[in-house]
Amino acid sequence: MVKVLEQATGGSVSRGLAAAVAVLLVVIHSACHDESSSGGGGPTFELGDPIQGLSAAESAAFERGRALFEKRFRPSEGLGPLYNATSCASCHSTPRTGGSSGLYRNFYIAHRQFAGIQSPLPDLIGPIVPAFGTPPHGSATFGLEGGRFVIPKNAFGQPVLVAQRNTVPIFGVGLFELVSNATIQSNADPEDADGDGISGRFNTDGGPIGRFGVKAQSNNIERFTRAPLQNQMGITSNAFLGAGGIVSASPRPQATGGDLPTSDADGVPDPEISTADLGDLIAFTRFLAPPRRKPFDDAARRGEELFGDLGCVKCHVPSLPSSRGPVDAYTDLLLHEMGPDLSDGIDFGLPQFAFSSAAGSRDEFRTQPLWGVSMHAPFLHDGRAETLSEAIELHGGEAETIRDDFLALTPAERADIIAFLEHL
Ligand code: HEC
Ligand code: HEC
Ligand SMILES: [Ca+2]
Ligand SMILES: [Ca+2]
Ligand SMILES: [Ca+2]
Repeated sequence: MVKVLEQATGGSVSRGLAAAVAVLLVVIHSACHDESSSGGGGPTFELGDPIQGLSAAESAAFERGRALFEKRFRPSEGLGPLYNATSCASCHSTPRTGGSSGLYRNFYIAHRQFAGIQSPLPDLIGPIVPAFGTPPHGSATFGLEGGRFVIPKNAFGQPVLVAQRNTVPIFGVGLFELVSNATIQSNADPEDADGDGISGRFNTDGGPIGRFGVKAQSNNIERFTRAPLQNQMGITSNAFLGAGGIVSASPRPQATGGDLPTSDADGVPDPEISTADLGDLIAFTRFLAPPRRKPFDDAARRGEELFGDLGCVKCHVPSLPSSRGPVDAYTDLLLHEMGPDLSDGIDFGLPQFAFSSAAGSRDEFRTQPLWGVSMHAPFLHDGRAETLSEAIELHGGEAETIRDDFLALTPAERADIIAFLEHL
């Protein structure tokens, strides 16, 4: 059986991260704050550029990181034994490196459900189901059909829940590390004490307050780099700052707590990415600047007002303060119940590695940031919405009343809201 180590971290962020953030803060404090508060570069800024104010060493790490993000790993370099893609940029590619991708890149997640508890399929360490590779010997999980894995309807007699994920863009997400726990907590209203129908909660299913992933299941960029390395590409790694580990002779990839080494037995010595390279990869995501909004026209200005009046801003909070100034991402980084249609029934426990917790995030999703949103069709966690309008129409649960108010607008007013979104 897969073994999962609970990992006890407290405070706003993990200790390793705290050190890294401290370094970043020094950089930021010496950096100039331009008017575009979200940290995009100077007048020549292009999507894909780093945030401003990096030192020469950090810029170099960012560029090396971009090359690693685009690098296609080969089996001889550790790709697999199970994988969905050969590089990060296989998925994070549209409109350029760091972005999203079409439905064809969707991957599957699955959990066995038994007596209210969810756990990964046999032979997997988390909910992410790889599409390619060589199943471990004697696999109870997978058959191959036309070179692709087949997800069983039952495993060990337990029903299997299946859902999909569509790539979300990562421009600017590094800034979420710099939003304080207190800020995130201040917008939460888990019992809806103010009675407005909106009851966001922060995700502590994985320990510290989550910020990353569509269920806010992960708390820092290092973990959300090591997890896709492992889960999407089969590339093992050691934590950037090092930690004690699990040694196993099992042919299966081994589950670990968020900061422990990952290992597999594909014949390529672990870790399959050097610590220096991992640091560069983390630097790329951490320093990648957010998209820049376009100058608003009248329609966008009217749409912005309607977006506020309707109450979209109750979840899509326009701006969160951070240690490097306002982060204009239009998210509260909280989980919201989005109703039975959007619900995928899947819990995320420890960040992408693990078993679920009792708290459960089954019908909940993190308010998806809206900066740069028009570049990222299709929309919603599984890409089921082709247009921005469809994405809004599919809001349910806590957002149902506000969604109905949107539908009750005149066509011209709805068009103004879309125009506003297209300018972010
Ligand atoms: C098979 C497609 C795929 C590959 C390959 C992939 N990603 Fe992702 N990425 C996604 C999807 C889908 C999500 C949202 C998943 C979720 O939240 O559960 C995501 C989310 C993220 C996030 C969080 C973004 C946010 O808004 O919180 C980061 C950071 C990230 N990926 C980095 C990486 C890195 C680094 C790599 C390479 C090591 C990588 N990804 C490889 C599809 C992919
Ligand atoms: C109760 C909180 C809440 C309210 C209110 C809300 N949203 Fe959302 N919104 C979310 C969540 C959560 C998601 C992600 C859902 C998913 O991925 O399935 C989302 C996703 C979106 C998306 C798709 C983003 C993407 O990249 O996939 C758009 C567009 C959007 N919202 C616009 C709006 C507009 C416009 C309004 C007001 C009419 C609104 N939302 C009101 C919580 C909310
Ligand atoms: Ca490997
Ligand atoms: Ca409320
Ligand atoms: Ca290996």
